[in-house]
Amino acid sequence: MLTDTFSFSTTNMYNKESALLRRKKDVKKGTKFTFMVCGAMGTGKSTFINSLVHQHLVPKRFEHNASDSLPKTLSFFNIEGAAVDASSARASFDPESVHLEPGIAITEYNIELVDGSDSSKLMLTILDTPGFGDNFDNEVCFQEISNYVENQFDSVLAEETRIRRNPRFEDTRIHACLYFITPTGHGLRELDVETMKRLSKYLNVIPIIGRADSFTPSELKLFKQRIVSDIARYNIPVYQFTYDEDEDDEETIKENKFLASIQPFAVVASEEDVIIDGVTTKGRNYPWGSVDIYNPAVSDFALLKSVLLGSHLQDLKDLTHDFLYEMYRTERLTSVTSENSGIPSTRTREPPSLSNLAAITASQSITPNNENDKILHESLKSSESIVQPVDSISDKSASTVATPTSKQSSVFRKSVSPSKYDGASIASSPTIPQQQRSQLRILSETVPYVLKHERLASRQQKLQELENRSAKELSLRAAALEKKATELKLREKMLLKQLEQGKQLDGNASEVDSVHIKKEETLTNLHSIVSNSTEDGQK
Ligand SMILES: Nc1nc2c(ncn2[C@@H]2O[C@H](COP(=O)(O)OP(=O)(O)O)[C@@H](O)[C@H]2O)c(=O)[nH]1
Ligand SMILES: [Mg+2]
Repeated sequence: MLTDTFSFSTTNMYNKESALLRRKKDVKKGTKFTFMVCGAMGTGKSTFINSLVHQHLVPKRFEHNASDSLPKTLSFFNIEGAAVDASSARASFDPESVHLEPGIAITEYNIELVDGSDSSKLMLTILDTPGFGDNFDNEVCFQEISNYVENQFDSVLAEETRIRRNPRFEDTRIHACLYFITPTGHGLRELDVETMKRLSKYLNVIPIIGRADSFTPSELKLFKQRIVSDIARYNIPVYQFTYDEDEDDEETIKENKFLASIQPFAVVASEEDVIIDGVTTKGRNYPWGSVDIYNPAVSDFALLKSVLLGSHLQDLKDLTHDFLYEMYRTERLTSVTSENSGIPSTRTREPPSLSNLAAITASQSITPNNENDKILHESLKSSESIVQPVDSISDKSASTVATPTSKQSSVFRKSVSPSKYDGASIASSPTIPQQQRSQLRILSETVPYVLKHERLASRQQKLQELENRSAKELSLRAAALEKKATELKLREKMLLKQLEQGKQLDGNASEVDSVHIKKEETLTNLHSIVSNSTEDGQK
């Protein structure tokens, strides 16, 4: 693990104690935070990460020594079925595979940052998405990312449902997704809209304009306006800097008002040292001058860094757990309970899935009777309130309600109420009948298994769909090529015929020439006849 020092004092416009205090600190263990970068190639993601952590963490495309520093690949998908993932394929240039679709990979970088002011640690996990947006059909990218995020949610759900918790369980949920909009200057592209919309279901999506120095101030203003209006028009639920006039303190309201007004963040990033006014900083040198990435007049880099790693870190984590994960969990468990209103009493032959979970548990129960089914149904229902965050899953207390600084958290307050129970106390409570406890045990043992099975089944189905689609595309391409080949053959035939005719014509032409000569001769003769006859007449 790498260690770096980050100090809010040098880079932070909001170097306020209150902002720092909001981040729950555990000096010994450190705060864990995970974010993902997403966006088309060349939008400045890698440079941004490297600038953020003051290290050359993410290699550049085809970087010479990149293979030494290859990141950990968490998952990858390649429609061509190539054995290499998008990240290693990008490490070196291979002319053999350059025509292949890159697919997508999710790669992980871990870094430990130490806050200069109080030596508190931040264990940062950064996920990169090489290959995103580079495919002919980017559906694979959405699928792979959503699948990965769902997997992390599922493992937390499975862990929460267990009666015996794994003390070494690691929460790998992603707390924020920085989406780098392609800096076209013309608003959002279809890919941007689609991605942000789909990922917002699981992630706190923060739109970012990378390479902001490629715009003039007026162009940047217009671009930001267009993005804001596109976000509203397409109803994209990105992360919002909202506030509650009644509940929030004056400083928070002011801070969030300001952050909301400058959305989306427009950043300039660089790993290079530049000297500006005698001070060494990170920046970009141009023939006409230098840009300091920390200069708030040209770049929101410092602001974004302080929001992400300081002032809003806890809010992003809270929203992930209290709202995004909660919505997912509710959806998952509701699908189980709603489909189980009529629980079959006989053993099911279907493979285990969340939808037939109740049937499986019922069939495994010791005395399968109606009363028992009722209890199971009740226990399934109550499992929604039983599953509670484990201490290791969320480093905030279970009773903490999301901070009211975001729109999403206000939605959460209306729809989700924290449960009064925790799993362990329910399981051992003497007031719960033995029968129901055994049902709960079955449930607790079955849920992780069915979740895993469902995940695999859905992945398999998605792969099958993609395979079918690519097979169809391939057969279409083959048909088109065959058609073209026939056309070319016909053309070849025609050309050969024309050539033949041409030759014949050449032969004819020489004949025509000879006729022509004859004709000329005739004409000459005629002429001579005419002139002779005139001469005769004159005579
Ligand atoms: N002008 C400008 N160029 C940048 C900026 N950030 C990155 N770049 C350049 O853009 C290119 C692609 O950057 P990279 O970080 O590899 O993009 P990625 O493909 O999204 O990871 C590189 O040549 C970078 O030096 C920026 O803020 N301004
Ligand atoms: Mg990159």
